[in-house]
Amino acid sequence: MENDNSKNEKVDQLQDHTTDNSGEALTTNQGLKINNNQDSLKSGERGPSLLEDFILREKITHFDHERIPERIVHARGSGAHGVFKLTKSLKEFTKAKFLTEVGTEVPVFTRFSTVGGSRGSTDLARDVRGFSVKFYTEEGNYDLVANNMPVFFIQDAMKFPDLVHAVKPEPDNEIPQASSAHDTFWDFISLMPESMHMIMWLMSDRAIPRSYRMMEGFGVHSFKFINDAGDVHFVKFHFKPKLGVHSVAWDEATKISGKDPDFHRRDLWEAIDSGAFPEWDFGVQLIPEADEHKFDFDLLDPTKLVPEEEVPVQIFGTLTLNRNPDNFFAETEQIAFHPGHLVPGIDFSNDPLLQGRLFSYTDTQLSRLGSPNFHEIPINRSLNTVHNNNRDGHMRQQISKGKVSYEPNSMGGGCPFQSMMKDGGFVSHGERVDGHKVRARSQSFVDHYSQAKLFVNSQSAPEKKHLQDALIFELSKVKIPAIRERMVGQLNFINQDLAKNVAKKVGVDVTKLEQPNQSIPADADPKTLQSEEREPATKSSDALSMKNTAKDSIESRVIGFIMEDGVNASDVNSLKSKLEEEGAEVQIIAGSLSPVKADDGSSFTPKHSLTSTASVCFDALYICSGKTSSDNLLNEDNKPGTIHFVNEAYKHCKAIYFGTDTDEIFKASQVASKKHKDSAIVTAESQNANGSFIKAIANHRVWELETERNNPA
Ligand code: HDE
Repeated sequence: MENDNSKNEKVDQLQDHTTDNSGEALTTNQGLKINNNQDSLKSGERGPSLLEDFILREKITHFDHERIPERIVHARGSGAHGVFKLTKSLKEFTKAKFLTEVGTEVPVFTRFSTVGGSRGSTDLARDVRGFSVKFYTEEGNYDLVANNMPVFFIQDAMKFPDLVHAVKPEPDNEIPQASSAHDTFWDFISLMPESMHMIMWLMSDRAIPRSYRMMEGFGVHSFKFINDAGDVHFVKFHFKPKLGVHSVAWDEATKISGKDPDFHRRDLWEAIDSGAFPEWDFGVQLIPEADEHKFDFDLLDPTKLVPEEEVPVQIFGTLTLNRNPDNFFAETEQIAFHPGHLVPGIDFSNDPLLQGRLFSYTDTQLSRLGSPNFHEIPINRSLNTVHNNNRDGHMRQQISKGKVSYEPNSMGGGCPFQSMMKDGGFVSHGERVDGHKVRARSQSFVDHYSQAKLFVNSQSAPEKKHLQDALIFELSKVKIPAIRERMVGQLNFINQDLAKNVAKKVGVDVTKLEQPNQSIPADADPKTLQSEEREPATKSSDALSMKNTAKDSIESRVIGFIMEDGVNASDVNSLKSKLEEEGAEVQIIAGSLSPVKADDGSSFTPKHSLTSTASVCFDALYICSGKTSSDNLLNEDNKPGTIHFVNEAYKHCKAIYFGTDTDEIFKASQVASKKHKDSAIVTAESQNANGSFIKAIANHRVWELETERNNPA
């Protein structure tokens, strides 16, 4: 959807590189008009093709080279343009211009991704999600290359290739795709106690988001803010989605992967296209430099978060995505992020994982995008013009005038010249660094379980159950018993109930867990072992549970209206407009794609048939009022589809509204077998009495009902 708000300086800059073929003749890459795009040049109609056919050669050659290497991690992603708006000045803490004057707006491009799968893999893999934002600021590009989880698997960049090799498909047979449920991943993890906190996040429902629009974003590392006076604060970045943080059930995720593997990509595209622009509050946790050592963990350790109870998040702006790209490859695929793309006022910390990233991101673009000139690709260009003495290289586009490509020079009048700090020249934080050259890890990093405990302690009962089920699922796919055993041993340091329950299901002898310390793997890296058990200073944190997320809106939720001929038009129209007023999207599902004839002579056009979609693609269902419609939905042809739809929605804890005269469907489904009152099952009476359907949808999946719904009396 084109709208004025989605226009900005970056979009204008891109327009110079955007072509529109409407009304234009076909040409070669040299601009020559082509009069036959059907046949190659031949020696006679039935004779051999001629090598001189430069038009065919150019077309085939270009096609042969259409692909570039996919990203080694985060290969599958989706992006969108948008804007960041500053609502609170951070001038006291940073001199970054875009963070100092309230009202400042900066164009952004954001790319979301899964990590392990290749470009064509499913969106619904159990995985971390990337959340990268490029801010095109007046002082140059600033990239925040973030994830939807606030911690990471490893503490030092040295281990990154090992981690990625372990999680990627196994090298002999390239199985499995986009899944961590295999031996090499758990072999590595079970030997890396430092990964335990992240593993708790990865096994939680955060790893199967409902939508990119319903995920948090975290900068993970501590960065630094520096103000005009040179004062330093450690900073942790947070994006908090206005729609709340929501996930799907694992069973839904596996089914969506078959029904619509582009579920997240489509969801983002369609939301933006329809004007339901996703929004996040952008916030920071700030820690004065002098307080660096006041915590029970090291701020430089990326396997630790700063509990919000200890340092609250201050919201200072809004990120809004309001424009889909024009071309996936040119924009989403060719965008190149880098945690080292900084502006004055923001700097790195000595986090050894971050330090390694600073090398990797330019290096990887050289092989992925093929040239040191990747900054000239339109999506990567800064809004400032680039002036330096870097020259030449593959695909150079800038035409640098004159004889001078060195500095100092007198022939070019000394230009381009160095900026003074007061004119925006970047100056690194002049931190004093003085140490022996060592290949070692700080003892302050050797605490691998206490924040894993904090995470588990903070989860609601259904979240804990999902985490446990995820571990059982994943470890059940591990063929080597010793790996499962070692992994259960690790879990025992975090939570003994969790370890026991998993052990029982994955064939590990529970009695081995009675002496927890015996589970320390003899062959683990000694540098990463922890000799004493510790408890986290903050025992439990509300911010870590999705139970406490925003549940007051049904904006952009997709509600399936199931109907057939004879449906009650007035009920359908009135509920549809109520839901749409609240920002939800209604999609009609019927026995076939033919228009549905309503009781008053009007008709509804289905978007889906019962067999072309599935309940896993919807947030809630309305079984539309009308006896004839209900009978038609239960005829021989439609009944299996109708009942399957309702039963699956029920199993996945969604809100279901049974309209007037739909008792037969109610009775034929599993809903009828429920023992107790179910707050997410709505009938004509309860809906009319208190509008309970909308409330139930806003609650997202009602996980508290899961045990009862899945084990009816
Ligand atoms: Fe990345 N990471 N990473 N990473 N990462 C890449 O860069 C790397 C890490 C993250 O949408 C690569 O352009 C190393 C943490 C995102 O284009 C590569 C280490 C976090 C994206 C790379 C890390 C991330 C990447 C692959 C440990 C969360 C997708 C393609 C030292 C804060 C960016 C590319 C996009 C991509 C290296 C750890 C987030 C290979 C060496 C921690 C969101 O350079």
